[in-house]
Amino acid sequence: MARTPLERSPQGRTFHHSRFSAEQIAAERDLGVTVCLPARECATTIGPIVETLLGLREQEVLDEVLVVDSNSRDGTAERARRAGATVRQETELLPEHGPVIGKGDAMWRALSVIDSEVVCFLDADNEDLRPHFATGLIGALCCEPGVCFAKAFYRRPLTPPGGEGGDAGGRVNRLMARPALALLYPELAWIRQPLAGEVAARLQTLEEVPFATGYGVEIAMLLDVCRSHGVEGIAQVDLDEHRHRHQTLSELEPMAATVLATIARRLRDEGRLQSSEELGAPLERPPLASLTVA
Ligand SMILES: Nc1nc2c(ncn2[C@@H]2O[C@H](COP(=O)(O)OP(=O)(O)O)[C@@H](O)[C@H]2O)c(=O)[nH]1
Ligand SMILES: [Mg+2]
Repeated sequence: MARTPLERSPQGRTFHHSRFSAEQIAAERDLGVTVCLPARECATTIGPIVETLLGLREQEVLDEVLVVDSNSRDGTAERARRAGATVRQETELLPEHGPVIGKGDAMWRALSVIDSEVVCFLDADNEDLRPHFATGLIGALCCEPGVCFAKAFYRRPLTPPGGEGGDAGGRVNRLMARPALALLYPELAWIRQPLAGEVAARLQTLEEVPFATGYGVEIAMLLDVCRSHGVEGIAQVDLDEHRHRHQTLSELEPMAATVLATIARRLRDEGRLQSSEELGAPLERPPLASLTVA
């Protein structure tokens, strides 16, 4: 029987967050760590997130909490500052590059003001950010030799606690990103959530890859880091369950289109858009009318 790309693919390193405790990270790390939170209108969530992260700073898991605000009008910047974070406005970073085009652009500009060797990006709209989001990702970078990029994965229930459909969320991940990787980049087929926004990486690694400006940022970063460092440099960390807002199918459609376009651009650059065989498409029968009758 033909093997699927998934079975063929090499496995990278997968960890459960519980492997890395705050104490272990504090004792073992010799790298500076900045947690960066891109934020747009996050006044209701940013305070508790910053407090949780500053608790980890007390425990010496990280050194800096940096909020990159999108000129939010709801008071995000004030809340973050009051809670103790360093706050920068995205428009003040690398202003010579013109208007900021979404989250990926804000992340790219944030790198210009980070000095730590390790950067951990977390979402600022997480209503229940628990410390293991940071310790899991930072631990993979600081306690596992050779890891330069770590990506989160988690169960995303579509239903309230206790309901059915325990891992039915993350639809663009399941229906676009993962099948595309399995087909086109089978060395990354083991990545459970290619579009997860929670990552930690060496600053230097991130400084060496381009940043897509819109929804393509996560998949672009994963593909480009894999190209420059190989799967050996990549880890994924199980963060258990994560409940966050589910978007409607019509909101997900442009996201899926952007992910596809971001992958297609890389295939074109690699010269792989010429031949359909290389794209791994299944065998197609010729038009029946083209068959010559024997
Ligand atoms: N600085 C900045 N943050 C943004 C921008 N767009 C989104 N964010 C933040 O990035 C994080 C993830 O964005 P979100 O739209 O929630 O993406 P999703 O969770 O993948 O649907 C959240 O903390 C947002 O507030 C932006 O243009 N600039
Ligand atoms: Mg969100």
